[in-house]
Amino acid sequence: MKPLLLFLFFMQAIALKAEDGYRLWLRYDKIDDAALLQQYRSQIGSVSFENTSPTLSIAKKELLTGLEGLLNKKITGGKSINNRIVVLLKPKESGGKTTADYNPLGKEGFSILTIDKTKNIIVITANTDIGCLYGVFHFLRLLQTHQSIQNLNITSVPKIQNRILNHWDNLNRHVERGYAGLSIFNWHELPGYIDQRYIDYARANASIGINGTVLTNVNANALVLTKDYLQKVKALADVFRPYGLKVYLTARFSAPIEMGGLKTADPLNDSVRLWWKAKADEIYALIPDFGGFLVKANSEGQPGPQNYGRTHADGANMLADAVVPHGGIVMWRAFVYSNETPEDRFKQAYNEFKPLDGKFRKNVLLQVKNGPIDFQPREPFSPLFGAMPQTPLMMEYQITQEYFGQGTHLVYEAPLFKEVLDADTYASGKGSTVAKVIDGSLQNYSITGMAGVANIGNERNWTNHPFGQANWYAFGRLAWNHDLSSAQIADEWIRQTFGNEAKLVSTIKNMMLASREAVVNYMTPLGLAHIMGTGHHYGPAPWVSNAGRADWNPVYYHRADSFGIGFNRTATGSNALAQYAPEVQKQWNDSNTCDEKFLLWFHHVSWQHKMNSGRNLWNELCAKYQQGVDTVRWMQQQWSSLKNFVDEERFKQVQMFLTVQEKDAEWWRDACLLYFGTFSKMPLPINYEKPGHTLDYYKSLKFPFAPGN
Ligand code: GCV
Repeated sequence: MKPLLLFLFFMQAIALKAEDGYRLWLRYDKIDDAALLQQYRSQIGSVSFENTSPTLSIAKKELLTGLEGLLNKKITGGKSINNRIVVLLKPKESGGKTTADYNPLGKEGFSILTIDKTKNIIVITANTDIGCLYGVFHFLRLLQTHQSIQNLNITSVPKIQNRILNHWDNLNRHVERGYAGLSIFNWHELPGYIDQRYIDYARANASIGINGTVLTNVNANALVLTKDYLQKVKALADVFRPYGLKVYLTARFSAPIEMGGLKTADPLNDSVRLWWKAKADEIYALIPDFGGFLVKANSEGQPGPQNYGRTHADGANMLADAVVPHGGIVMWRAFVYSNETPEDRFKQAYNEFKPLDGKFRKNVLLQVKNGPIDFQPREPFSPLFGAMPQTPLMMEYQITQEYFGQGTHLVYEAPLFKEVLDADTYASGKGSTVAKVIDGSLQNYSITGMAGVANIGNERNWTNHPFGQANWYAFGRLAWNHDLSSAQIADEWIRQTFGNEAKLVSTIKNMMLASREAVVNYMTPLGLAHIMGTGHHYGPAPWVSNAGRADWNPVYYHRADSFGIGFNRTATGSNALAQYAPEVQKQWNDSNTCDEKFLLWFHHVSWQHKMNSGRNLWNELCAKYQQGVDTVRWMQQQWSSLKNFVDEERFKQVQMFLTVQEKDAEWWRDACLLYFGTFSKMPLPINYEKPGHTLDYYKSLKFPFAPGN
């Protein structure tokens, strides 16, 4: 074969190499840019580790595997003079071997420094072995994303201390709101059988700086606190430990009754307090670095301190007292709303928790969902952010796509995460962003945290939709450094997950960056919210008015009538706006100046209301729904143009999912507009695509076996 033909044949073979997605962003395939490969090869000859520990062995294996894969050459473990990467902990002797400043690195930060340009010696260093492992992953990321490794002078320290995945995984392996198969935690086979997936899971988390995992659902089962299950938890903790991943459990508030045989779970009762203390001691005897508890209490039927006339602070403090001798924390969720309270659901968490500011123990964090309702495609930031200066608030995001097309829609969530982080609470004047609240810098919190409800299951590719991986990745990267932009994170992820060709990177990046707005448009444009199907939350059902409680009904949220649509949360309505700082209220309290993204969150607006585009509200709503569908079609075209750039397996998978997404987007548009049209009494604009079915047809659709329910 002629060299050119041979080359083409070879390239084709690379392009078609099967990729099942299991390797995530840690693929370490040979660098396909010949010049760059040559350059890296000449710069890297050997690797030396100056210290040993289980974590450093992992780091060494990772560095060698990564480099050998990327450079396609044997890397020696020796101490050659030149072209060396040295991984070392802060040298104990004074006047150590690097110029690194170790003080700012703390427990997890690292530096990567070129310490000798002529000899090409790079040092990856940290105060701790986990810091070194994070540094190794960062260094490999530089290579995987084709960045220069000359004159390195990198220092990286996490902005948030507790970067935690929340698994809503049940002990029977069903995952609440999970769309990627069963739980990865096989409780039945634990502790005897250690699935390789546990190790790979820990490794993937470490690669993006995630340092904690809550193994069990917030709708908790007390069984996990029994002796037998704690042995299983210990087995996982032992696997995760060298990767810097702490385990946490959800605590069912009524466990002292269910497991302990007590008559009450009253947090002020001495026997109850002793029971939790003994339970914590038992856990820590098995798992000395156990992280602590996450609690959903008095929310959606879960038991809690209010069952005994006590406050959330009483409940949280009891658990905090039990874990504090061991260095544990309690993450107490602020996701509460009560059907019995005749109050806008939007306001309830704030009303409940704001008066408790300053009443929690020092090792309690209040875990607050990003928005006031429930992980909608777009919500204004929760008014609690900035409002509790004396209580550390941690962010809760939902990585799993409960309200975002679930397992089949391509949605890159970083723009949502960033929108909330960048929002200004004005708690201490302009620039008091949510990011500064949760990283502790605004209100001097001593503990900080960010949680993400995991989208991981036992599907071979972890997340079902190949692009779901990007949301896991983005969560970890943002929890480490919330200054990164959505585009930067997408760029990194694409290069590591798919490849570095310019067209591939720019095309996928554009798709990802457009995807979240597309979903907002075809599901809940202009500030609509919670109009998904009852229970399973898949697909549109804005007509539902018969759910068990008022605030579970879509009609509660959109309030469409013959005048208009939207929830009046100004002073003439529920006045939820009053929970925000005056500057924020000013942004949103006039329907003529309110950002249209949030319009229907705060205003009941006439169908004739004139929008910025010049259209009336009805026509704008139609245009937004159509825009959502159009963007999905555009994404389909973009993806098709990548046929020769993506392995066949993932190419086809994403292509099929995009077809599902297009159909779903049309379904959302048609069902919502037919329904809202019964109120506006206005026709669809001329030349508008006609709905595929009647409203009755859409209303008749049933999804009894929708996953995750
Ligand atoms: C774990 C929403 C979800 C529930 C979830 C709840 C929560 O209501 O639909 O499945 O329960 O949020 O965050 O506790």
